[in-house]
Amino acid sequence: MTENKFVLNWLEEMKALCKPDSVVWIDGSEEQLEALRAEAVESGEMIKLNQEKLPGCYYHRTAENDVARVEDRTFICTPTEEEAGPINNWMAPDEMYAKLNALYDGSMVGRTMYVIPYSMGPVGSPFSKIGIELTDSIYVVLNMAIMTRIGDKVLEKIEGDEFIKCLHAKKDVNPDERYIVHFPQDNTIMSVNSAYGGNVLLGKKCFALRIASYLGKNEGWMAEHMLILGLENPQGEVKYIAAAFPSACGKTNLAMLIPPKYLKEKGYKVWTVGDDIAWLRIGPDGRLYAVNPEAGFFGVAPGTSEKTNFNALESTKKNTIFTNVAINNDDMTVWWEGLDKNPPENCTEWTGKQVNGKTYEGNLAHPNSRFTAPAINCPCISSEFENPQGVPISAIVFGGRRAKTAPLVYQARDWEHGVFVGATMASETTAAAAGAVGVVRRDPMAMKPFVGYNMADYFGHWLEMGKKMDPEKAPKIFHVNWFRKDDDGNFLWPGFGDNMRVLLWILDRCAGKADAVESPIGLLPTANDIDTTDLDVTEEQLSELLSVDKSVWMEDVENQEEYFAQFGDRLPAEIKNQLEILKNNLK
Ligand code: OXD
Ligand code: MN
Repeated sequence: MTENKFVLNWLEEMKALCKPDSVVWIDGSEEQLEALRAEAVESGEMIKLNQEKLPGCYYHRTAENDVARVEDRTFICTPTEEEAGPINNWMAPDEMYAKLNALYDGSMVGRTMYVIPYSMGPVGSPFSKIGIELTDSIYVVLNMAIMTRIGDKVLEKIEGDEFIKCLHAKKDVNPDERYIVHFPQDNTIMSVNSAYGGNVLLGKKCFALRIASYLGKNEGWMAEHMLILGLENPQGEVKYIAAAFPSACGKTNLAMLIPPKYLKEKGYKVWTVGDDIAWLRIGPDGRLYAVNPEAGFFGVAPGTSEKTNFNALESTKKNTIFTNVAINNDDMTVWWEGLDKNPPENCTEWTGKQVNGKTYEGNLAHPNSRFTAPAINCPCISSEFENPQGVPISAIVFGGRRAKTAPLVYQARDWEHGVFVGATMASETTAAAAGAVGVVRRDPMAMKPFVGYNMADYFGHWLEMGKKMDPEKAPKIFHVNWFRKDDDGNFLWPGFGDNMRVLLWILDRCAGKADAVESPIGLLPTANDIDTTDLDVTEEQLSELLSVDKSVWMEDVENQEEYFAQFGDRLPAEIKNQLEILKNNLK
């Protein structure tokens, strides 16, 4: 335990509020975790899976009303509404504390409160930050043990009141009284009435993005919704890329990419540093460095297969917790849509119903069912994964799902333009009919649901970070779109491993080794600049992939302008200026 009076006083306060029957400190030992697994199996909170086929793997089912992050119940409670900005839900801190205190009062009567000290980032790294999560859920403890570094080794590192206070009470998962609340000025996160990962593993979106983005702004660093990968060339040199895509645009797939055969044979490799979150700081040499603050992957299961993401699938073969997937009752293994074409006949679908999976109409696994897998399980985990100094970033890549607008890849002219490219990021809904353009949701830097303060100030912070870096050493900024379609609604680009071809042009640009041509939106490769060896993409298709349709862009610019208008005077002048440049270029 600890003598730290800030920790102990807060714990006493929270105990007095929640009134648990007992308090258990999580020390991080395997022995304690194993005892908790057994207890959770005993109580029915978790199901033990086939220990020969899936050693150390368990199953958990959430309530049917509690299966995803709830953006409409997520609040940023800054002293003024202006500080939270127009994108976030806001309530005055006093009002919210009063509401929450009533909900937490006696919430753990008859239950155990677990105290989880955890580090986001390698323990002791200059990038890392510490949190303590109090929870009444063993499922949360066991997930946090995979997703973060936990226990006594973390507790020892807390200095004074330098930790994020996180309180989670499961209660009866009533969706009408569900709240995921952040008090950035108080280093406090409170979550109640949920047991779903993104709402209750408070180190992830709540701390590592919302609170950390606020800390980053004040302390001069960045917390971003980005994967980090290392690309090794045949000479053994590794260059690192950080990339931000909205949910369901293939971040985990890109992070664990397997190069096309001919590039693999030449000796190219991809190493995964992170698949969801990056913390970035300017190093003593003026370059931007990144760490992945997490220790595991909380990945969407459906669609993950040997073909689409071999490395992610491998990562789930041991010591993994599966949530809301389907169970094959015959051998107690797991199944989800897209895993293979062989759904189990004797199946427990995600809500617990016994069904014939072969004839069942509907989802056997929930579309947002998840695996929580240790990062060290990943066959391509980077040797730099634990490097406390992080990895130097050569390129930042933004991306979205755009049927018509964005070309396969383009480069921003400079940092300021790159910030604008990130700020205008958007993604289309996927349900659009063939050929039709989907509904555009603007998602700046893929951070729409995750910025813990006013989005306009967040753009300002990006611009400030650029000013602190030598332009020669700052990462170059790019935008990619793997989802461009032809007029018949067919994808023009194969995606998956072949995305490596685009990454190679990006890294060649960073090294000054590749050409680019000016366009109204930025710097484009020519069709000759993308290596299409062994690829079934015609030169015509590639030209279409790289084309910029001015009229489609003019429409997008209107949409951008409307979006930016909500920030009023707070929108940085540089963003307005870039919008004017783009408009002029399109004329
Ligand atoms: C997300 C996630 O929703 O990573 O972005 O879970
Ligand atoms: Mn994410």
